[in-house]
Amino acid sequence: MKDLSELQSQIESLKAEIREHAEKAANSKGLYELKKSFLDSKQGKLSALMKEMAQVPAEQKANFGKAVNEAKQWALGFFEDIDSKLKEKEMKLRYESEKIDISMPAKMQKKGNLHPITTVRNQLIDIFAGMGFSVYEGSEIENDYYNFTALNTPQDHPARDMQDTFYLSPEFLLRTQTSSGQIHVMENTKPPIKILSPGKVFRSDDDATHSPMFTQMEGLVVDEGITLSDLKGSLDTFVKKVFGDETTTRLRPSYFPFTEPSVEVDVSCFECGGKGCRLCKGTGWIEILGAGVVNKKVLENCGIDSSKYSGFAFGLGIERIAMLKYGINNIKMLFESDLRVLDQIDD
Ligand code: FA5
Repeated sequence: MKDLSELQSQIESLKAEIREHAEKAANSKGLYELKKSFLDSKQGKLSALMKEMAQVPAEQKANFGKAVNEAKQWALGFFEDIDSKLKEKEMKLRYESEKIDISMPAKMQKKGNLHPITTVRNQLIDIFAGMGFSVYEGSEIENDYYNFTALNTPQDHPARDMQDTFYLSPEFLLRTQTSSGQIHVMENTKPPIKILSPGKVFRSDDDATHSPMFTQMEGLVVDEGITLSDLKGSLDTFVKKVFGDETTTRLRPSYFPFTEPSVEVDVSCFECGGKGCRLCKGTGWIEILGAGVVNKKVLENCGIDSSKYSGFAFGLGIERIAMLKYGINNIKMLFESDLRVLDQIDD
């Protein structure tokens, strides 16, 4: 038989044990394990005292139960106190370790930007779209007819030598000019026509300002009463938007088999304002594109009545415009994808 005083001293020593170990608990997880070892309903040392009820005399059973329950209540409260202190400490440590110094300069995020050729291409499309042009994208592989013959450049025509051509077969070739797009559009569309045709073209050509693959942008307008002054007006608007309001254009006689008359278009040097500098090689002018009034033979080749309709066309090199705009002196820089160069160009 057990008596109450024996139980009291057992309770006191368990309480002392709880105090001693709980105060030393390193963290709330450790404390939880400790709490379980005393209060778990099956294995807890304090809960286990209840099992001894059978050995307690009947008249002391109520007091015995009360004493064990009070001890359990005390232990619960005690563990709770220590637990909240530990949790507070843990929270502080966490805040410390996760603290963000908002005054620290942020790491620069590198933002991507469009390639200068794409930027210039988009800018040109925007400008001409504002004048009512729509975009037609032709194919990079053409047959001889569209690239040359329909453009009034039949076999053995000396103008074929102006563009060194990559032939894929006797019939097919890599287009040397976006002018081939003019023929496709005029064959399939009735005037009025107002299109831009940007795209890659290919020539066996390679030096600081010429590349075997480059990008052209063709412009074509066909309607009643179109003259060379319509061409000049459109080009004036375009160069002012690209190179600045002060820039003017100059037309020089030239030759293309598909335009008559044909012109080379120069812009006044936007670097020196026309006085003469390294960029314009002292002339005050920079050549930017070829153009002209669409040759009647080309209109007729496409089934357009040349007594009723007339047109103008122009073709420019996008790399050329990009090189002038960004001060790039070697066309290769535009194709080498060197970030040290490309990073400096951000419009
Ligand atoms: C033509 O290609 C004509 N089709 C342009 C044209 C269209 C005239 C419509 C009349 C009417 P050209 O060969 O000059 O013309 O080329 C036009 C532009 O392409 C040149 O001014 C130049 O800026 C660019 N270009 C020519 N060859 C190269 C090359 N190898 N690398 C980079 N750009 C080039």
